[in-house]
Order: sequence, then C-alpha cells, then structure tokens
Amino acid sequence: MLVICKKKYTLIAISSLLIAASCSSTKKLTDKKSSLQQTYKNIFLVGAALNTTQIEEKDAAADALVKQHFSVITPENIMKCEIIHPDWNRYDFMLADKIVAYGKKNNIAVVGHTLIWHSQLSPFVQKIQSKDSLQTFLNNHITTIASRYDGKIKGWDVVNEALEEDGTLRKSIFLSKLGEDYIVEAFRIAQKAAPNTELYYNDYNIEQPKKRAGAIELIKKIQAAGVRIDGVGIQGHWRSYRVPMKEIEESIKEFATLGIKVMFTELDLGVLPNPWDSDAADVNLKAEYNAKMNPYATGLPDSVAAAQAKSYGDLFTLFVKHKDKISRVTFWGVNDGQSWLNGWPIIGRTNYPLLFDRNFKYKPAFTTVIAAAK
Ligand code: 9MR
Repeated sequence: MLVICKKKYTLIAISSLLIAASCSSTKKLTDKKSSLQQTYKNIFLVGAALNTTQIEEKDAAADALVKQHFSVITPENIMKCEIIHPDWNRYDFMLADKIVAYGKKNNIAVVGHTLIWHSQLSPFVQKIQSKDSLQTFLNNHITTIASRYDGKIKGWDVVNEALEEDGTLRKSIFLSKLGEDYIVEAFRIAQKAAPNTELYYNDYNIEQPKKRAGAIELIKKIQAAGVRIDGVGIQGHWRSYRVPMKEIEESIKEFATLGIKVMFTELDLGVLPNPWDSDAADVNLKAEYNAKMNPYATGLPDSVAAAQAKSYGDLFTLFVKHKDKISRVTFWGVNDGQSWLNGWPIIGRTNYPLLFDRNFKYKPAFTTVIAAAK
C-alpha cells in the first residue's frame, strides 16, 4: 500500500511539475512580446481565423496566443453551408454557438464567414433544380443563421467570392438560377434578419484592377438599391515575395470612396511557388506534388524569413498609413502548421505564411508587424 501511495505521490509530483513547466512555458510565450491587439488598439482590429480544435479550446498554445494577440476572430470553416446547414430543415449550430460563446467569454469580436458562397455548399443545395427552391433556400439560410447571431457578432461575410478574375459575375449556381440580382437580394435578406450586424462583401484578388472594378460595380449596385453594405473584405492570400503593394493601395483608396469600411480578411503571405504564378485563392484548384515545388520541407531559411518579415512590415506600414479607411486586418490562421496553404494547391507541402511558427514561436515577421504600428 505504502509503495502504491508513494508511487501515486511521485506521479502527482511529476505531473504537477509538468503542468507547472507547461504553464510557465505558455506564460513565457504569452509574456514574451508585445500584444498585436494592444499595439494596434487605436489603429484597427487585428484578427485570426480559428479552426475547429481552437474553437473547441483543445489547443492550449493557440488559445494563449489568440487571447493575447487578437481582438477579433473568424471561424475558418464551421459557419460554411455544408457544416451549419446540412439539410433543408436541419441546421447544426453547435460549433458556431461555441465560437460566439468563446468570443463573448474572452471579449473578442466574432465575424461570421460566410452566408452565400458557391463552394462548400451542402449536397442538398447542389441538387436544387428550380429557381423558386433556390430562392427559398437563399431566404431561409440567411434569415435563420443571420438572425440567430444578430447583436452577438460584429459582422457577416454575406456574399463570398461572387466574381471571376475579369470582374464579371462568377458562373455559380446562384447566378445561373437566380440571375445577377441574387447578390442584392442576399444583402437585403441579411439586412432584415440582422439589423445590428455589419454586412460585408468578401473576395480574393479584388485589389487587381479588373476584378476591383467588378467589385466596385457590385457594391454600387447594392447601394443604389437602397440596401445596406458596411464593408468590403480583400482576402489577402498573397505570396510574400510578390505582394501587389501598388494595387493594394489603389484598392484601399477606391473602396473607401464608396463610403464603406475596408478590411483585409484572410491575410497570409506564403513563401512557396505557385504552379500558375497566380494569387487566385480558388479552393478547387489543384496541382501535382513535386519536390521542386516544396523547397523548404526541412525548415524556413533565415533569408526567406527575413524577406517575409520585410514584406509583412511594408504591408502593415501601408495599412497604418490608411488606418482611417481600414477597420480590420485578420490573419487566415494562427500558426504556420495550421495554415490551409500546407495543403493547397498542392497537397503535402510545408508553407510558412503566418506570424507564428509550427511551435507557436514568434517569427521575424511578428517584429516587423509590431514595428509598423509605432
Ligand atoms: O482555410 C479554409 C480551408 O480549411 C478549407 O478547406 C477551405 C474550403 O472550405 O476554405 C478555406 O478558407 C477559404 C475561405 O473560406 C474563403 N477564401 C479562401 C480561403 C482559402 O481557401
């Protein structure tokens, strides 16, 4: 018995030591550097997209960083149609409710992503044949979800990625069945269901001139219909060695003249080559793996980390210059290992797009982003 007790106490002592060690290392991690959200407090909100593990608070290291650094969070996936609305008459709010509760508990704003998107639709939506049924879906989907969280979240990406690269409307199921007015309609329904929630249009590459012109036309159309739109989200999936600074600055200015908030909503600066030399963040694009396309599989060279830090620094300097027009900058993930860019457009690569590395350590880019605010 005595032996057992001794063992038990030894075990308790060891596990206490481990807990203490892990607490102190988490503490060290969180104490080590300035906080992004504090540094940018009077400039704009700084956010991150959270994955399911993080939303369920099963990732302690990420949790500590989120609470220290971010004033706003976006669910990376769990508010998308295929998860939140799996069947005609069935909604699953379990995880969406969790992120909203997480935000409330920690005093972090939540942005809903996304109500109407051609991708990640539930199979039942893809099978809809008639215009009337799709119109009913649009109405039910937006009304049910947006009203549930009205007054509880900051804003919604009401429509996501409705444009082609040339600025014309994307040939989606919504366009083909409902016609081009579906976008104004989506905002009209959202405005009614969520009078206390900001409403945004969100897309990638809309800093590029042709697509930007398409986005401006679309936003003007919503405004001309007397429907509310509060902001535009430029996603910001760029490559760190080729950030389109000129186009970004032009876009900030042009979108701001529409009288709406400008946001960078899915920022990540990947370091890997793109097979098509493109920034189109179309989740459906795929290419074959080959080692040449995965040059940093064993680690990020210092020179590449330094170049990325410079790009992030330059970009945030530009954002700060236009702080009167920019309301939020959100990173698409917390650490490099959790980024979607490890699996897209080529599965199995090792990318390094964010401010924290795979071990939640601060990268040089963190320092330049902090410095840009000062
Ligand atoms: O990062 C998201 C990834 O985990 C998902 O597999 C993918 C498909 O749902 O969507 C990714 O997020 C996308 C976002 O919702 C819209 N803009 C492009 C983002 C990256 O593909």
